[in-house]
Amino acid sequence: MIDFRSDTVTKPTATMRKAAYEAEVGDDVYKEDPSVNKLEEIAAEMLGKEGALFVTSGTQGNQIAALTHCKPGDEVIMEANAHVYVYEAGAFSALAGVQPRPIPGVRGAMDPFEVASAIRADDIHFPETSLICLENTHNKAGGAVIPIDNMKAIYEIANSNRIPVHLDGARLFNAAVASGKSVKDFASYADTVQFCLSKGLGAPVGSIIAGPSEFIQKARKWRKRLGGGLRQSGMIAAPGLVALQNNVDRLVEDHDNAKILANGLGNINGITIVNEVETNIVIVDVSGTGYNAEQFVEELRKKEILVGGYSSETVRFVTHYDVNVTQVKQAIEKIDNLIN
Ligand code: TLP
Repeated sequence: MIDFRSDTVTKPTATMRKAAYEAEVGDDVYKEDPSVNKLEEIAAEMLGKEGALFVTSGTQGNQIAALTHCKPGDEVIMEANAHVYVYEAGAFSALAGVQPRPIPGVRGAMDPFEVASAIRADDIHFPETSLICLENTHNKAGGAVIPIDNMKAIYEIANSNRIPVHLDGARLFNAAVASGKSVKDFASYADTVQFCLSKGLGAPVGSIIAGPSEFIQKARKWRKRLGGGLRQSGMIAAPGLVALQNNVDRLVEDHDNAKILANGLGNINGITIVNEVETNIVIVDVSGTGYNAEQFVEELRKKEILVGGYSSETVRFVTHYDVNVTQVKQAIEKIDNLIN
């Protein structure tokens, strides 16, 4: 199988498995797991934040951020196709009790003026705007890199209104590698940041949330309330550290492979590439092939290619380290044969 469904499907490397096996561990609820402590320290330093917390998933990281920043009845501004709005099962409302305020963006980027005008005035009728969420890279916008100037403009508006900014940086390292900027550059325009170790970086489990020490202290309690206070979690933190040390620079290969894939698929009659491919996501409109998205996904499965349905007419391909360039070329050829 050539699995393009997501970069979440990567299996841990031999080095990661060895690191897990050899990890020094302790009880992390007592903050006694040296491997977790080391991962958190290194992650905080990479992002230029005072502290960091190892959490079970990107979703848990984003939810802990909302729970820590907001109170029930508050409103959170986010892009209309943000993962926290579309793909987290309504958790902002279900858990933090906050109301989302979606703002349609262009390639995932919200217009700073629209963000400013969405901030609620102090009025007895209105909810309080207590958080602005950004997402970089933007998943639904096809892995688009949100320009750092856009983040800066929104961060300045947020600061002048004393509203914190949370960055869903599930794929922040992809944004950094694609733009030649550091994750710290991006993180400097957010108060708190979540990034995933288990997407393109290839670790088996986990995400990081980073921010000011006081935030991390409160977030640690929310993590405990959510059942995310793990014990000898150095076993899963150690591969995360390997991911940060070994797997960042190689993301460029995934981006190159995504471009090769988009070029190849774009040349097949009936297939249109929907997004401008900047990182590791390719969104393809298959309506000209005679198949709808569901049928297309099924036909590809028969050819041992796994992709994800995105809408009734589009499917998503994600490149990652468990798909090499030869497999990318094989997939293009097989899809060409299927359509023509
Ligand atoms: N994204 C997954 C699915 O949930 C759609 C994927 O395959 O792309 N933020 C962003 C921007 C994400 O893309 C994801 C996962 C998350 C948060 C949540 O991470 P996990 O899956 O670790 O909870």
